[in-house]
This record gives sequence, structure tokens and C-alpha cells, in this order.
Amino acid sequence: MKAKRLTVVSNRLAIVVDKGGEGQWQVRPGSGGLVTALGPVLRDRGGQWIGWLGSNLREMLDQDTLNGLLEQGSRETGYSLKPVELSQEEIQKYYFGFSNEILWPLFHDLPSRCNFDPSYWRVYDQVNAKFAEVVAANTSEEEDYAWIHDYQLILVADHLKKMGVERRTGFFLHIPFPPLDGFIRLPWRFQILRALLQYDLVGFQTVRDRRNFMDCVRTLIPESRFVGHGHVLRCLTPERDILIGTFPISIDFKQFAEFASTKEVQDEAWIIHANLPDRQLILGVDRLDYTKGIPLRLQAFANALERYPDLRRKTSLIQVVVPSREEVPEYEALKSEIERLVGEINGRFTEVGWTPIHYIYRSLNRIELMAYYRTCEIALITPLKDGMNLVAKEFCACSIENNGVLILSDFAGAAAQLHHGALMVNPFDIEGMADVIHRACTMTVAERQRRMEKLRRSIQRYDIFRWVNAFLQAAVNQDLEEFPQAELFVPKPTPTEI
Ligand code: GDG
Repeated sequence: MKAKRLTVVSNRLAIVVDKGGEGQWQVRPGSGGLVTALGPVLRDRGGQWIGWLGSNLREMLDQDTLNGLLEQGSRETGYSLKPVELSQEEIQKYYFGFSNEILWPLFHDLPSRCNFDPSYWRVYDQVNAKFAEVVAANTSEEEDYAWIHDYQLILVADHLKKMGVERRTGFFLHIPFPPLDGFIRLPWRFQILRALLQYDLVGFQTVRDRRNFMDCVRTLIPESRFVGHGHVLRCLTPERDILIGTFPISIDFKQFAEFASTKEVQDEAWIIHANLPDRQLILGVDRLDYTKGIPLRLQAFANALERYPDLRRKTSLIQVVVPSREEVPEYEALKSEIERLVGEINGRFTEVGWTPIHYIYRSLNRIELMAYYRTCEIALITPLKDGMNLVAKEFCACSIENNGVLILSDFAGAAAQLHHGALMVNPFDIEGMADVIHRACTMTVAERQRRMEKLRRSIQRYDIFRWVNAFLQAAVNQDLEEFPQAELFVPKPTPTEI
């Protein structure tokens, strides 16, 4: 049976509700990889998005105002928004606790950063049950396909089953899946693994992640086996059979390439260029996170300036750090470390008319971000581990003159697709990264173009729509195009979940 509506379920809704400059409540589109990726996919298709609004708004807003803002958000995004309400304790233990102090570091191979507090598990379980209730109330077995996203919501399908609710469900993990010796440290390893096996389809970013998952299933559930080949395999367990696949996420290449050539972006790019003339610009753009490898990257840049004096006065690094999880002490410590390093390196190398590192600690608007992608000749993307890394793909899409150089970590999911055209680095190797920075700065135009053409072709071919279609084909044997346009499908009224 064909699904008529796509329901996306993620920790955060696709909008941000906050107070604007004049103290008025406002709705803004959310930022981050998932919204960028799925917004275009749901728009005008009667799709819906279920998620948490990001803060405890019920304490600050009355019901009518909130409903009005959600309606406005739905009109602006082009799809229906269904909020899940969380209490302060739930936010602390499910989101900051289990998700970000346990699963995030463990899945990024940093178990020493985990805080295995048992109370986190109970609240994580309870919040996942809450999400399952909202899914159950707003979907039907015949009409919907519920596509659940990421590590915060691993238990949703399990809870739907426990509630006796039959739904077609798929799960996509945006972050890496860890190797067996990391995963088995998790005190709730059996529960997490068995819960993943309750989905009909589980998708991973790369073959590496799927292989790690298969190793864990084979070891912890020895009666299971895998059959098939290609990007989707069948996992047979004593309880049920499910599909597991690899679906590397991508971007709306065309939209990025077109937007990069608009006058607004060109004007902004010109301003950046005019203020930083006669030098090559290297760009780093990351959320504030210890997985992104920012301190080692700064050290590598300093090492390059030290060992290759020809780079001085001719090269600057623009490092954009987007505030994230600032309430967590570890993130605050990381911010201080980055700021200390920037100060130290600039203090050491700055000369009249040249500052080695331009550090920006805020979220850029879209025009500014595109302008930096266009102006900077080199992107330096060096996560210690990353599910994919969309910034790498966006930079290439915006390099419309084919003159950008991508320096990419071996441990970004994007490496599997982009290693042919990028300069690959080990993000733990400071001198190795410094050598590659020098190589990028001195690369001939012909080599830059040859590499960038290859990168752009690959991203254009496998864009966000290919990603969605590949997942939906595996899930319900259906393309995005086969989900009816909004006017053809009028969803049944459902209770408001607030
Ligand atoms: C997770 C996984 C995976 C960045 N700075 C600004 C800004 N951005 C946008 C970028 C990009 C997104 O945020 C960041 O995406 P990433 O993929 O790099 O990283 P995560 O947020 O950690 O995402 C990751 C991803 O999910 C998707 O599956 O690739 O591995 O960790 O789209 O453009 N946007 C704006 N201003 C900024 O300053 N507006």
C-alpha cells in the first residue's frame, strides 16, 4: 500500500520560537543539518514534522499565542508542525543527559566523555514514549510513513509496538554508529540494539557505520543473520526481519549553486574580499562541539605558519563557530580553549595589516554563510569523527568557479564520497594537516579546478533528493514524487498535542 503522507519525527521541530529585537514573540526557520536537508522535501506535500520546540515555551506563552505562532510557522515552512512538550527535568535528562552526555560522545568514539548516569536512561525512555504517543495520535497505519531521525529517538518504534500501535516506521542515524568495543560499554546496549530492530528500516550514513552496527548485532544477538548485498541488506532476527541500509545524506545542490551566484551573495562576498585583500582565505565553519576538531585545527594552522613562512601575510583563517549546547560545562570549556588558542596564535603572528585568524562566534545568516563559502578559496574541515558533514558539500556546491580546495578529515562520513577530489587529512596529525594546508595554498589553478569539478559532479549527482528517494524506495518502494501534492491530500483532523 502506498503511503500518502510523510511524517518526519526529530528531536527539534523545524522552527525556532523566540523573542525578536522588540520583545515580540517570533517564528524563525531552524538551522542545522536536518532542517536544511528535509525542509525542501516536506514542503507542499502535506507533510508534517513532529518535534520539541527547543525550550519550555508553555511556561512563557499562553496556548493561543503558541498556536498562532505554530500556524504561522506552518504557513512559512509549507508543512504542518506538531510540537512535543518537555518538562525541565526531561530536557535535562533526556536531551542534555542521555542524548548528549552518553550517546553523542559514545557514538563519536569518545567514551571517556560519557556520564553513564542511570537516571538519564529512565527519562530518555519516558520521553521516547511521549514522542511515540504524538506519532500515534497524528498518523494512521494506512496513510503515513513515519520517518524518525537520530540518536535522541531510538526507542520510538519500540514504544509504538509496546502501545500496540502498528505504523510503518523508518529510522535514520545522522551520527556515526560506533565499533563493537565502544558500543558494548553502554549499560543499555541490549535495549538500544533491540529497539533499533523494531523499525522496518534502519539507515546509516556510511558503510562503516552499518558494518559497526552489524558487528554489534551479530555479537549481542547471536541468532541473527544478514542476507543480501548492495546498499540495503536484510537483517533476520528471531523476532522479525528488517532492512538496514546506507544512505549518505546530501544537500540541495542546485539551490546552493544558484543562491551562491545571486547579487546579494556576490555583494556580500565583495565586502569580505575588499576588507581582506591580497590573501588566500581558509574557512572553518562548525557548531561548537568537541567532535569537530577545532583546537587541533587551530594548532595545525599555527604549525603551518611556523614551518612555512611563505604563508604569513598571504593567508588568513576565518573560523566560524556557531554557539551550541552552551549550558553544558564541557562546551563552555571548549569555547574558552578555542578563544585562548586564537588569542595566542594571533598574538604570536599578527603583523601590521595582517591578522592570521578571524574568529566569529555567532550564527551567520544564510547570505553571509554563502558569501564566506564563495570568498574563501580553501575549506578546512577536520572533525575527529562526523556522521557526514554537510558544510563540506555546501562549500563545494558554492564553489561555482571551480576554484575552491576542500581539505577533509579521514573521519568525516563525507570522506567516503569526496576523497577523490578532496585533500584528505588525519585530524589528529598536526604536522600532517599543516603540510596539507601549505599544499592547498600553493596548488595550481588547473589542479584545483580538476579536483573541484570532480567533487561538484559527485555532489550534484547524489543530492538531497536522491538521498530521500533512496531511503523512501527502500522503505515503502515509493519516490518522493509519489507522495501527493498538498492539495490532493487533506489530512484527517487530529487532536492538537499541546
Ligand atoms: C548532524 C551530524 C550530519 C552552519 N553554520 C551556520 C549554519 N550552518 C549549517 C550548515 C549545515 C549545518 O548547519 C551543519 O551541518 P553538519 O553536517 O556540518 O553538522 P551537524 O549540525 O553536527 O549535523 C552531521 C548532519 O547531522 C546531517 O545528517 O552531516 O555529521 O553531526 O547545513 O549550513 N547555518 C546558518 N548559519 C551558520 O552560521 N544559517
